Amino acid sequence: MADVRPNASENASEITTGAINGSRKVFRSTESGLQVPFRRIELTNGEHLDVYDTSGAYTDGDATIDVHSGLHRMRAGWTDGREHRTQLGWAKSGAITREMEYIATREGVSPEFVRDEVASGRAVIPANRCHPESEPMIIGKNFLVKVNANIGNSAVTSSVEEEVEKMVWATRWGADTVMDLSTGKRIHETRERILRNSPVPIGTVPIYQALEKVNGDPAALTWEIYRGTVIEQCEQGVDYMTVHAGVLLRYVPLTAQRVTGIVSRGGSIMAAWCLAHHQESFLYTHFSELCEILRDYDVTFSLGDGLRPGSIADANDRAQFAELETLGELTHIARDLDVQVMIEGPGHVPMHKIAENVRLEEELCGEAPFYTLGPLTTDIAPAYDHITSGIGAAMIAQAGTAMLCYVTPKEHLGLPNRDDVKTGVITYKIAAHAADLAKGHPRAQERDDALSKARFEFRWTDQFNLSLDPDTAKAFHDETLPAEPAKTAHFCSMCGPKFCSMKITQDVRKFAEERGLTSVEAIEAGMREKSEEFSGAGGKVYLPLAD
Ligand code: IRN
Ligand code: FE2
Repeated sequence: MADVRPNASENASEITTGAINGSRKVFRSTESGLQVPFRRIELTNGEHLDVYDTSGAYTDGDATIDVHSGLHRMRAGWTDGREHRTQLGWAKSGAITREMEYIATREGVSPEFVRDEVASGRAVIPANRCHPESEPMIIGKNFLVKVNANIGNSAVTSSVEEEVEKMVWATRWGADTVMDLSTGKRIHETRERILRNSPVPIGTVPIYQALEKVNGDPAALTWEIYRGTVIEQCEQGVDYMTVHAGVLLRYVPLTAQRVTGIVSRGGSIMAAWCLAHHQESFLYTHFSELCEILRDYDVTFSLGDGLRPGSIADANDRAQFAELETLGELTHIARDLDVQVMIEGPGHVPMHKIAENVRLEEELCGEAPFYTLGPLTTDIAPAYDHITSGIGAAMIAQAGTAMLCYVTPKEHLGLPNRDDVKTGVITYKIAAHAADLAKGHPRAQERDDALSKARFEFRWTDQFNLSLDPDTAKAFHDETLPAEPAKTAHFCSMCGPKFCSMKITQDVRKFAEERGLTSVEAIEAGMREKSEEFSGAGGKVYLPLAD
């Protein structure tokens, strides 16, 4: 079943299924028999390349998809007969969980390495025991750089079905986690449908739903309402939660002189609450209690950057770094209680101020995985902020950020649609992969080498299929050379047949081989031949016009 779709009479929406062009799903077995998915890219020369795969059953031709019953509950039973502990708790005790074993195969490292990174707090495995549909993954600087895609409706637009499709679509193109930031109607139902159908960890910002419960008035929020919302979301299976617990009452005045004040939604809600009551944030004062709730489900903290800079002018200011200090303090409290933690980061930061963010985060937060929003490296390109931020994302990932929160072309302008989601994911996959290469990840270059070789050998189909977006690569090529023979032609329409550098290089090599020369000698010999030919023909640069 290559193209499974939900029953049209029951559900008018369409979920994208079927393999990515040129690929098929394969599974590798772990020592104890867990089946870890990879995407196998089949090449025309008989070789193949297996790549990390986030897309779940949707790209598996053999799977049946029914969005009403949800995905297969793969992890159900993995913890049977064991006491409830978090991945951090198990790692600290020296145990290797099935999740760690699965991840080791997925990342191509040893299970012991996974365990040790988790035990140290340098990596997290967001895997709520109530989300058994998810395929275990890890976030940490010593693993592949991950990408998060934000989806979610707002009061003004989008339906439950559209959001489920956005999740499926984002993971198809490589999103490692998805955050449901819904704020409109049907929040609970939207999240339920996303969770039951998601092969990747799902994150949320519970304060958004808590605010809906008090009709949008931040001052009306209470710890009890918040606590109830968190438990509701833990029960549903949310894997990680953004908690803006570092926005302290005394930090709010630090934002007064900023160009863009507080740009974080959660941050501004908490700042409003603190000012209205002139009290310390309930997220801060109840933090240990919150840790105990999250620990029961093994939900991971994503400590929010409620005071992140929202403009180049505000980058690395006192408000931002004061909050980071508090996040560091909270990280250690959570870790002592066996709760996993990652730290959210900026925002808008010019290139020369990026490295400092990673250095400080690592120092203050005990190397907890850094999870950053871009950062945007300039403010002057609305409609292109996937690019302004993709630049910052690549740089901050190279410096050690573990997960990148994508930014779509609609940033600052509107709610992203399906196309924006894809553009955002692909842009961030580029940033993440570029960082993996620069960090010397042992297997990152394999894919580049395979694609480069395909390009050099004019295996056009392989070049498309090895790329992050085979459909667009092929479409662009076929715009000018749609005919089938062009897929093996030794040129494309950019330079045409006579000026293709790769073709010329190959000719040089062939010439050398035939004469038993090295490339350098071949070029010299070729030059000599050409020059003799040139002189022999009269040595004229301009030939007289034939009449
Ligand atoms: C990531 C890093 N810094 C912020 N983020 C994401 O921004 C976070 O994970 C969540 O998806 C969103 C929260 O936005 P506010 O409430 O901070 O604006
Ligand atoms: Fe912004």
